[in-house]
Amino acid sequence: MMMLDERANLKNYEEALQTMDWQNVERQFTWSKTGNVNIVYEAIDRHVVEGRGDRVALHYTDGSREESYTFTEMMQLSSRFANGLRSLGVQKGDRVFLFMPRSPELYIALIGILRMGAIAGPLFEAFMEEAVKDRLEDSGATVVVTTAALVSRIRSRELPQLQHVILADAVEKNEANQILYRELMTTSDAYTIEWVDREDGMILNYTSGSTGKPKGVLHVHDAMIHQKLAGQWVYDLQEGDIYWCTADPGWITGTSGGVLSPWLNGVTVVVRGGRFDANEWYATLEKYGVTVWFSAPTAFRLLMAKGERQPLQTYNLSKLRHVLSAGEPLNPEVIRWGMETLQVRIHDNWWMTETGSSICANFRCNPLRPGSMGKPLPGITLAIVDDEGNELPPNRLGNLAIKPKWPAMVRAIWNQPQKYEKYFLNGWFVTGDSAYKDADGYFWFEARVDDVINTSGERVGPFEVESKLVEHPAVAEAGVIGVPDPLRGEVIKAFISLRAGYEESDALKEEIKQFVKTRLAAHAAPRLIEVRQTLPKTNSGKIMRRVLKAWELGLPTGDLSTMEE
Ligand code: 6R9
Repeated sequence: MMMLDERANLKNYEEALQTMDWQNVERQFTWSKTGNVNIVYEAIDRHVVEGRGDRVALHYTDGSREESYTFTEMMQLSSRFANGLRSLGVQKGDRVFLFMPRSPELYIALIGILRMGAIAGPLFEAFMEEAVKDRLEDSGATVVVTTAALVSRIRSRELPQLQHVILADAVEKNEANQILYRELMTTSDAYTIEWVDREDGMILNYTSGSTGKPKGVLHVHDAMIHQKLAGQWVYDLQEGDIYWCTADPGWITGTSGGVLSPWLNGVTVVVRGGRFDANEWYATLEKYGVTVWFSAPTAFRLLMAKGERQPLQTYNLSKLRHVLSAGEPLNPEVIRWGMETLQVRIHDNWWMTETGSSICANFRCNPLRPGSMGKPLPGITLAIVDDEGNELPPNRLGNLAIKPKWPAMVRAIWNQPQKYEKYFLNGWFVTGDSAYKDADGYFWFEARVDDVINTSGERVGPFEVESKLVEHPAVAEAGVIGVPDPLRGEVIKAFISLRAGYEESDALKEEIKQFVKTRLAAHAAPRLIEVRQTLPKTNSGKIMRRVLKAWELGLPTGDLSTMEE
């Protein structure tokens, strides 16, 4: 096993484990003295109050726009947005959704929503009509902020709760329920903030499980305690850092890890809009002098595959101090490439939408073990438990589980209390991942226990894809699995059977792929489709994805006693 010693020993992990106390972290917040709680005060306003208002909060670039906003400007603009929302009748606890590509307005709106005590619901821009509708409907969102290009995907007429559609970039409106961002921003420029309870809702993230429609994972303002600490420990944020996390705010990594952790620590954030482009990415690192960079294994593999061979000959990346990866397993091969090609160490960290922030990591102060997800954040109890919830000794494979409750933990599944209860077993929060812990306390990811697919770091529920597939007139039945892929981790494969009168053809398969792409989302469309006469089902009619997976991988199918004739 490769062991890399890092000299820059900034913190002492073992010592922190002894002295760690969440109440000490709480003392870092203004509310521990004033009693006035709102994450926005701690992430933005306090930097202004404490004399750091001129520091850049956000550098934004996308090729056509290039803008920077200080903490003072973020405070003022998000106050305007909050006042605008109030003028529309939005109240504390209401759900306001963001459905738009990355832009400064997205972050101003996000902060404005939280500032006035409403709950922000970020939606990935790739979602198509039905995916958008499901999420807006389930959350009962009353307002959505979107763009002229995306507004046609919002079926306002089918969403009676939805009162207002704010157009972030448009200069004219076409429907009675539409409002222009530029007009809303003129409502009032007075400073405003709504004090909330630490347990009040903050962000609602829709994510996928293996059954049912996507679920709304509710995070509360208390998450800031964990997010601030993760910024210090996992992202190693220090005074003067320039931080870039490539994740889209439609996913938890893009909000919690993308802006909240750094802003809570007063650190400048870089956001790059637009799609992946190896040379543009290197140019962005160089241009802003990024010191801490957070991306994902698929992106690193794309850089490996398509990128410039010798980026250091073309780009000056000498400012880069700390590099992070999360979202999917980080192959040691990628770490080796990072060391050879970029002369950086890529530090893996593990978490999920439900954990609200990073749970374990290869900390900069500890020796890095390539292939491992590292050790738990001080204050977090992480373990491997069996199916009864009993803790297992080192080197035994089992369920990765966390001791509740940690500050950023999911507080509810929107509208579905029974789904929330399902996470807990014998006093543990069970993550759905299998892993083991080695004798030195490093955790190693093995697989998902359930059928959730991880493609390019994006979490896709097979049920949602299957439901869409069977809406196509040619598809009788569908079973969807993830199959291993060297670039994307997994790709989505659909096994389908056809309705009478349809013949298998490449054209039909392509049409079915497009059907899912245009109705659900591009990243959720199967790349592979295989037609079968019949699909393996249980007596109760459920498609046995486990059998599909065994077929695909050429493995034994296991116990088939519940399979129908
Ligand atoms: C943050 C995020 C969560 C699932 C999780 C696991 C996988 C995340 C990982 C990792 C291996 C890592 N995952 N980090 N697998 N190594 N460092 O990705 O949230 O979209 O909810 O996905 O992603 O399987 O259960 P989310």
